[in-house]
Amino acid sequence: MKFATAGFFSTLLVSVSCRAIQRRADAAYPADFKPNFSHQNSVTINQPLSVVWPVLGTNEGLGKWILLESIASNFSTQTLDTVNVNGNLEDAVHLAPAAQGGQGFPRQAFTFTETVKIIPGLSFTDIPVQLTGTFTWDATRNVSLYETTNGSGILVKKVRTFSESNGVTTVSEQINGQCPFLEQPIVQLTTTSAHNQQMALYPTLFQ
Ligand SMILES: *[C@@H]1O[C@H](CO)[C@@H](O)[C@H](O)[C@H]1NC(C)=O
Ligand SMILES: *[C@@H]1O[C@H](CO)[C@@H](O)[C@H](O)[C@H]1NC(C)=O
Ligand SMILES: *[C@@H]1O[C@H](CO)[C@@H](O)[C@H](O)[C@H]1NC(C)=O
Ligand SMILES: CC(=O)N[C@H]1CO[C@H](CO)[C@@H](O)[C@@H]1O
Repeated sequence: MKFATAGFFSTLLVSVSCRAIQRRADAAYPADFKPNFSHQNSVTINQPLSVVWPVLGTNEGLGKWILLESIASNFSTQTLDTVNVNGNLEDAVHLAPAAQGGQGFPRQAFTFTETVKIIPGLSFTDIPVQLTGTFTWDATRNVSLYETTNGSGILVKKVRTFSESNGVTTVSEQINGQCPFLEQPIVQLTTTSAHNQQMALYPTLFQ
């Protein structure tokens, strides 16, 4: 998911003051998060949830599945903390402050680079986008939340859910993101192809 992440409203945010930031920590997503690109996909993995969950649900396999995306490189983990969420994990976490004393959901911060190909085959048109993100998970409900931003202009939120039937696990992902209006067509296109390409490779993590 390429451009995925969140930064877009940072300029706005910075001028909005601490109060808004506090409110956001509560409400999770800011009121001005208006996604303008999205994608949904799912994949089945021939393994029980107890095997799939640690790899795709927690931070254990984070770098591995992020780097399955052909446009991803230079992955690195950052701080591991926890976050309190008022309500369900997927309803929002973005920029919420770390909780004290390990309360709440575990949250792993990371960075990586996505190289957006504007004209396939012409590498000089490639745009490297540095992303920072967090991966947060709820082991009680088997839900994970992936959020990234380039620091300004692009914000990506991806919710991953799991279900098991007869020892086979279905992993579903819903991406909602916001980017500058003029970039929406290329971002939507890149998101769709990168997301499909990446998820098709999830089963290879279990072979
Ligand atoms: C979550 O997954 C575990 C197996 O990893 C399973 O035992 C449990 O029932 C699941 N919980 C929910 C709410 O689906
Ligand atoms: C790789 O990521 C680090 C941050 O972890 C960053 O400082 C560095 O510039 C990145 N290198 C490339 C080639 O993108
Ligand atoms: C993030 O992406 C937006 C949209 O492409 C761009 O305007 C902005 O300069 C980028 N920010 C950084 C820090 O690269
Ligand atoms: C594809 C998509 O989600 N487009 C949305 C972009 O944002 C505008 C305004 O927020 C929506 O009307 C579009 O549906």
